[in-house]
Amino acid sequence: MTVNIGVIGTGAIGRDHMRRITQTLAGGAIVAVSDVNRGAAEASLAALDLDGEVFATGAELVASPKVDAVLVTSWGGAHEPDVLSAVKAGKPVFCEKPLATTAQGCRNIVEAEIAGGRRLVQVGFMRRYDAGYRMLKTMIDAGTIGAPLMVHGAHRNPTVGANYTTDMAIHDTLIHEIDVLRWLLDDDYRSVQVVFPRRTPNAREGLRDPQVVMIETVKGVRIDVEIFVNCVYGYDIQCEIVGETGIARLPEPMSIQTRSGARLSNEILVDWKDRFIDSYDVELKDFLAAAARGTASGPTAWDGFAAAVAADACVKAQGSGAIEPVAMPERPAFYAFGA
Ligand code: NAI
Ligand code: ISE
Repeated sequence: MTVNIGVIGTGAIGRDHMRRITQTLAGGAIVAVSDVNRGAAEASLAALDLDGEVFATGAELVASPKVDAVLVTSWGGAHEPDVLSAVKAGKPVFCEKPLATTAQGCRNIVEAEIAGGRRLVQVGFMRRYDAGYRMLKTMIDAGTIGAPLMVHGAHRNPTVGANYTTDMAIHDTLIHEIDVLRWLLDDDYRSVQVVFPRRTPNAREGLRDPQVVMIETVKGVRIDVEIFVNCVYGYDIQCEIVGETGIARLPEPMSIQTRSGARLSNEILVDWKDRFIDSYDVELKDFLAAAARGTASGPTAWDGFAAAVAADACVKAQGSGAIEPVAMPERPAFYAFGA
């Protein structure tokens, strides 16, 4: 069966997902697009030589009988209404992170999904599909390093756009660690604190970069994650789990080692698209397979909500400098299958 997909938001990642559905994966076809910039929607079809329909709004696209399932890849602040429309229409929807930019927005989606009685939402937390993170999880779950005690992480981008703000380091960037560490550790968060080291002169005026986020989990694991979005040298994701009897590190992406000019070296990637290219493929393969059955799998709307609750606490901690509690409600039975 071919799942007919409508894409809302045809910018960088929207187009990348359109390419993978059209050229890399089996089981899906792009039949409709919508973007507040109509020219971008038209260009996204032309770039792939597709002849889909362009809709003026996400709501009209969702309502179209041509569309079986929806990809929401617009700006984070625009996700909620389109995800809600898809859920209310009973159509599976893949939504890029963040599910919504507020915890309340995510909660609205959770409630709509529960009311419909069927899982329909997959959140684009693609790191759960990354081979390296999966190996880490297998090792932790097997008890190879004993119970996790501490996690040291880093999320470094070479540079960011002119509209990137200090709180986006949480909602847009750290959100990946917030989700993947909760999944890796099978734990929830208790409190967070954010500290700001000396500022890099490479950040645009007004942007506080780097930042260090410290998180305590319910089981007592201490996590520190450096977010440094103007690190200049490359796109670099680090994760080290310190357990009772050993240490497990996220593997580096595969790269050719060279010996040249009296140097031994490995290239470092510079773009998130390349670093997680395989995981984006696998997450969408998962989405297509579930959508063909009229449902969704992978990271849930509840995971999107949990990430937003922790992110809100981190943004509060950026301003207060204090240790802020993460007030996470109990997980509804509807989502009992996932960590
Ligand atoms: P972008 O700015 O390149 O593209 C966003 C597109 O959405 C633009 O074409 C814009 O005109 C359109 N848009 C905005 N509001 C809209 C609305 N209400 N209806 C229809 N179209 C609308 O942004 P990018 O980088 O593609 O990011 C999109 C989303 O994907 C964001 O939520 C971002 O956080 C997420 N993302 C996820 C990544 C990952 O690693 N999983 C990587 C990059 C982005
Ligand atoms: C971007 O939106 C992403 O999701 C990337 O994975 C992340 O590294 C970057 O910081 C975000 O801006």
